[in-house]
Amino acid sequence: MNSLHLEVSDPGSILLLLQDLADLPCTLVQQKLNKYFQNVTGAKVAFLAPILFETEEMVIHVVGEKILDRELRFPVSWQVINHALHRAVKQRKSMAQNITELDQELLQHLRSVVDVAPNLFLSIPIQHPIKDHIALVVCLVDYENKEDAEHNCTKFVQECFRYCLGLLLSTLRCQEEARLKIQCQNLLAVSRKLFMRLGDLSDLLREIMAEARKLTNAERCSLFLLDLEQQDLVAKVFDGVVTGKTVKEMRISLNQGIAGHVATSGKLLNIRNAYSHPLFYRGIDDVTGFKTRNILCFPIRDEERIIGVAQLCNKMDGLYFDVFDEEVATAFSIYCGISIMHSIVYKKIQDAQARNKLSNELMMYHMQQVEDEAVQALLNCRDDHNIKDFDQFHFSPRNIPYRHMPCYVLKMFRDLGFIDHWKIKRTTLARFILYVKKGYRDAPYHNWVHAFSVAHFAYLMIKNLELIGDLYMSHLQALVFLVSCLCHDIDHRGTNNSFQTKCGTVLASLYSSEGSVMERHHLAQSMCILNTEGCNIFESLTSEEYSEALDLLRNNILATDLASHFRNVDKQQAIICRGYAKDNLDQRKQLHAMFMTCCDLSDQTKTWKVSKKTAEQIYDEFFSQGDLEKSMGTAPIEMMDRERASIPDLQVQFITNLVLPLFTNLATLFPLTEQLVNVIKDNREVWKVVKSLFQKYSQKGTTGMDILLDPRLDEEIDKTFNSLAGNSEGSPEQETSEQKASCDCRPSEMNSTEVMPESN
Ligand code: 7OP
Ligand code: ZN
Repeated sequence: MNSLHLEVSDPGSILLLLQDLADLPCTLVQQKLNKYFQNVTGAKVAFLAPILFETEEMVIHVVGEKILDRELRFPVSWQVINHALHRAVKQRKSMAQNITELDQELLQHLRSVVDVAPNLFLSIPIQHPIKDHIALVVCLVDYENKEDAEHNCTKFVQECFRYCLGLLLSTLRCQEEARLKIQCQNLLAVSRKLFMRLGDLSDLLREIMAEARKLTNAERCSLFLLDLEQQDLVAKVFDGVVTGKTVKEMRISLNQGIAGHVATSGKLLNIRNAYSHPLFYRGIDDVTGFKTRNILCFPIRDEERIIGVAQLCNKMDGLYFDVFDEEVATAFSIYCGISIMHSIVYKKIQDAQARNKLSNELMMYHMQQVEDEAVQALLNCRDDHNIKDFDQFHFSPRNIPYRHMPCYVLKMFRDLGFIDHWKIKRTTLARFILYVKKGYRDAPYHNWVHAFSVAHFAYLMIKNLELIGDLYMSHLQALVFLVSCLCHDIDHRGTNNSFQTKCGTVLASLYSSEGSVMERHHLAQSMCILNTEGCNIFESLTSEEYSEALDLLRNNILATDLASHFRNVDKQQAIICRGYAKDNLDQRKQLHAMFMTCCDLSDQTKTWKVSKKTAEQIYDEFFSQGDLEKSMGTAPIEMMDRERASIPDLQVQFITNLVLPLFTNLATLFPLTEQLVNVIKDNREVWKVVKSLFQKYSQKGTTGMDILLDPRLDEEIDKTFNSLAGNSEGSPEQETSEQKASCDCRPSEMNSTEVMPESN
């Protein structure tokens, strides 16, 4: 068929063409159209340069009948094409130009596709039906003069597009969507790869550049990270090789070269001809012998700022990096920035952890220096340590002379058979005890004496309630129970958990995300001591026993957070009331948690004198925290505010809501401890009397603490109870067993928010 002889408006040939185009992919549609145009215009080569509205690019997929291996993309603003387009839009007219005026690079590319040597090239505008955009058909033709070419060819082409434009646009759109889909998939695959390498930054950077090179088909790649302090760029990957380890570090100034320009401007630079670019520095090529043709250089940024620059050199399957490459680079740089930042943060965290561990070791090492004679002194103490009633519930461990407390800890271990059963070296145990003692600060309440008294209560329970056995505790659980009590408040600073969080202390930043900030710290400190040379009292345990011991230690110490007690108290109560199943691991854990709370609050089970003394210490500590909070400009809670707290009221509440229910439960399980419930009730009665005495002593300028410490108060209390009951120990009337613990006898006012205003 020689179409040249057809009439322009011959519908037959156009209909034939249309029929031929049905359901073909975009490239084949263009191929047929080009062939048709070549036929009807007699052009050597015809090709379409559709305009993509979204990206303002032109893209060439097919030249004549040849489908390009890789599409050719360039901006609409591009030199010669733009010139023709401009005229076409303005005048809606074709334009023929001398072939020599065609962009040299495009011409070079066309020559590699088809062997042509026509004298003119003709740009024919195709009007989009709605948008004011134009597609271009370019024909390379041999004509004597331009007007003839314009006149003869334009009609054929424009006539044809009346029918084919719709179809062409649809297939183009389809093609573009498919391309975007592949691009997204590629980027997703890359980001997955990158995020798997966050652990090692240099590994990550190498991978990043390898991927960038692959995506754009570049010959070489380099990556620079911004050093803000030095105001320069540090090469992390240079020509695909990771620098810094074997290769010397390379730095370029921020106000120098292409990379520097991109880093400061934040804009991507696509340089087609490196040697003619004013910013290009030839020096490196001259040394290495590498010839840089073109460069795609783009910034890499995190959420806020530019953190580096990536540079790709020499497009391998094309003349230069095109708009498509720019697009990939832009999307890629975002993934890049995020993964680099994450990797750096990850590294920082690891470094901080390592530093933390190191400083702990260092601290422990320096503590050791003073201890060796002390260990011997403890082991060689001449005292017989046989204080009366040491193993009775009514015994007050706080009355043991301070200097003998470590000796009595040794005694508890020995007495419970732990030293023999677990083959604990006496020097190891002595050193361990002294380290633990040293780990406590001298807070008014949370100090070594508190630890000692809590451990003593564990000793009382293990011994008098015969906990070791099938029912409640294994030998290991008993050992760890005692150790946990000893360690449970190590390095307490006299401030509570909510203080840590509110003030953003170091401990809060370490642990606040998991809750129980202080308790986690006590545990960490305990672990530190166990890991210290010559301190590991668990060293003879099998590895299974050892890891069980650490697990138990963790559960026990974390259970001493009262917030945890309030979360679990209902469960614990239910276990006791409905019957305890000894083989249920969870129930046993709950029971152990409850035992820990009992030990921690055991001061309340001692005589009035003792329990009042500890209350003094507790409020001393609470009020100090309150003062501290005031000085920092925040209002303390009432309980910690020496101006507002009503100590007797708080004590009555604390006993009623927390201590009594707890020990009532214990007494249900172990009737032997009913005596403790009675002591607690007695103490509560005294606090009620103290409340009325407080009102009497209350004047302007006196605080609750002043009254509590006033010796006249003690005298009045003595007087009141001696006349009331005539009781020799100064304790009030005995409430005989009328209130045994049972599920429905639990005080209804038991309410964690009331007792612990700041717990959550
Ligand atoms: N007796 C006590 C504590 C008052 C043995 C602690 C609290 C919660 C609610 C009062 C309150 C205090 C707290 C122990 C003993 C020790 C209890 C944690 C406290 N008499 N307090 N108290 N506690 O946070 F109403 F401070 F470690
Ligand atoms: Zn404690």
